[in-house]
Amino acid sequence: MELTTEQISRYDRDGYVVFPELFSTQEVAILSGEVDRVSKIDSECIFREVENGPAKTIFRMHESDGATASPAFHAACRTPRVLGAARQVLGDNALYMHHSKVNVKSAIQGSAWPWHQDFGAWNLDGIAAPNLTTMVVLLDDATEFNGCLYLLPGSHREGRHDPYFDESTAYKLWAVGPSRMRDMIARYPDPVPLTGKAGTAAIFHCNNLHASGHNLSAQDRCQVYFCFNTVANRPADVENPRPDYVRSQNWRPMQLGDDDGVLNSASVPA
Ligand SMILES: O=C(O)CCC(=O)C(=O)O
Repeated sequence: MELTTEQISRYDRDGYVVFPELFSTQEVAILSGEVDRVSKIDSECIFREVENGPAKTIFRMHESDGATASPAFHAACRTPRVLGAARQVLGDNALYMHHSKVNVKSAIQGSAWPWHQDFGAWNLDGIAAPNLTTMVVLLDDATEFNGCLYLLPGSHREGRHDPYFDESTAYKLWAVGPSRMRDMIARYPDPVPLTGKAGTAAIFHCNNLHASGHNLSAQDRCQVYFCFNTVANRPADVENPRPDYVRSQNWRPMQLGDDDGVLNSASVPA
């Protein structure tokens, strides 16, 4: 997939571009099956809100080794639709995955992610420049009711805001404080809900402000995030680095795969 000039200028202006139904129903079924399989594994790469409860976040399904490795996810993030688009918006062909994660926001119980910028945390990982981008792919239909992601258009243009460590939700993270957020929301167009059919995707800048609410619905809401960095921008050493599953040290440039990779992965034993 080649982004059009119009899509590239939208990415520069709004900080994101949406691709309705980028992945087919069949591909989504394969990826969702893999999430089901891997979520039952006991691994440090899987975060659960409640001990022995359902998985909330599964890291590192995109690699070919490790407990959570999945051939379908390995293929999905290397498709021209995903890796090609990331290369294009970052203007660099040598990319690696800083991390990938699958967020399963479970029915009724799945909790919110407060407003944040991904680069808030990634800069603390030792990454100097905001040359990262994320492709999020919906594996379930996303609605406002089931806790879809919201993006604040244009917010990436003000750069990184100093984050604070928010411990108010089960999944603790570096977030942007309430008074800064009130100011940002007042000065920018309304936040845009990333709703759509399963298979829909969006690519967004690492300084774009985003958040999501509680899943009030009776169905799980699952989304995958592929977070790309340029090899040239790989992290410097930091004290107490986060684990490899969230701050990858696999800095080898990723090779472009086949657009049929997910469909073909179904015949590869996991
Ligand atoms: O999946 C969501 O609703 C939000 C996730 C998110 O923003 C993150 O993991 O950084």
